[in-house]
Amino acid sequence: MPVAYQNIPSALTGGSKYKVDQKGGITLDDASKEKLNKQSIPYLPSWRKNEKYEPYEFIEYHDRALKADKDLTNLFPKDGKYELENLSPKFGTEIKGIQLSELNDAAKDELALLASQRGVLVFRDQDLIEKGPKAFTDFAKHYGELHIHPTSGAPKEFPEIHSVLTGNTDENPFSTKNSLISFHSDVSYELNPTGISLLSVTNNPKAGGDTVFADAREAYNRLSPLFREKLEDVYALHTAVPQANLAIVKGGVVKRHPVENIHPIIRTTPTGDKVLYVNSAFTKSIVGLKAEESEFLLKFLLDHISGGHDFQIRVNWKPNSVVVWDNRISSHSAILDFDTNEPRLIIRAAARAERPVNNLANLNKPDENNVYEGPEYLGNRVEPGSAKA
Ligand SMILES: O=C(O)CCC(=O)C(=O)O
Ligand SMILES: [Fe+2]
Repeated sequence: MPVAYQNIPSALTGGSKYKVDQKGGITLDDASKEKLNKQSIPYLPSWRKNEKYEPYEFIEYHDRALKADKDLTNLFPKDGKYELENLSPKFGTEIKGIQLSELNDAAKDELALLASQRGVLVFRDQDLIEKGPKAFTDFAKHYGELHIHPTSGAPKEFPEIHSVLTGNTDENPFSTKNSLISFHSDVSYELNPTGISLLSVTNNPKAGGDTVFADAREAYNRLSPLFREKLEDVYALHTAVPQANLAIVKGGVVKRHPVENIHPIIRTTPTGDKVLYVNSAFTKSIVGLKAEESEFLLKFLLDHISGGHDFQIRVNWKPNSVVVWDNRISSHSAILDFDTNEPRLIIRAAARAERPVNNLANLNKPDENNVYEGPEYLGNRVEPGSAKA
């Protein structure tokens, strides 16, 4: 089979090389594969050029946390031995002594409740990665329909795993930017963005490569009562367009047409938490404000989240660690401080959650997904005089 090599540049996949087969399948080449540990091989990102999904339809979401037993005795049976260490007083807990792959449904519900309370749960010494992509996605499916990412690569047969390989490059990642920190809540542009999510780094560089998480509930609480009140029922527009454009520019694949949806800036979760729901990756503007006003206010809110070291934690990746976190009540960013000659592979599976609401009276009220048809999306642009114009 003839093989064409394609170097998909660093922002998407690092310096690793890919091969394209006759059917349009894009997979990692053998030399790049050899730089990764064995555990990563079943999780490698791949693409199919013709892989297309329709825009998502609205779904109702029934949070498993609401079904959980509040005393958590299924998750922590009385006869077990556990070590729980809070990474900060209100946010983030490291847990040893639990094997996620062995939890029953009642324990998984309690895990959702604990994630809604602590935001980020770091489980060490898990066998879930070794058990393979099916075990990883089956576990995450307990929390809802898994989101299929519109642009990222995925292991073959497991489109619900978002798999991102970075590093393996001589390129200086900071040649055009001072910092690559980009706090975000995953795919917040979707009508039903993700809630409970699983993350693991299967191939971590020797040093660095942590993930930083910010507590969006505490970010909200730190605002003055007057400011909080002014933001109630104010909406922001979240966009998938720049991410889709990046995929096009870098020679990647756009599997689902980009969307733009509005969400309340103060979001209330089904468990009753109020969170500051804006992020620098996908929040484009504030509805009803003029451009300068919107930029000014968004800059304040985003700086507040990214600069809030006193409501952030960092997860230091070790082999076989799995993070279970709630994307609704936190923001996170990769930390690109590692030696980018080394490859880093992250995998994620995440359940679609409720359409964000300010007021729980509106929870699960049907709504329309807003597909972006304007000229900012490169995929919408047509040459004047062409058949589509
Ligand atoms: O690479 C990381 O540490 C974070 C990855 C991430 O943001 C994601 O996959 O959602
Ligand atoms: Fe993310």
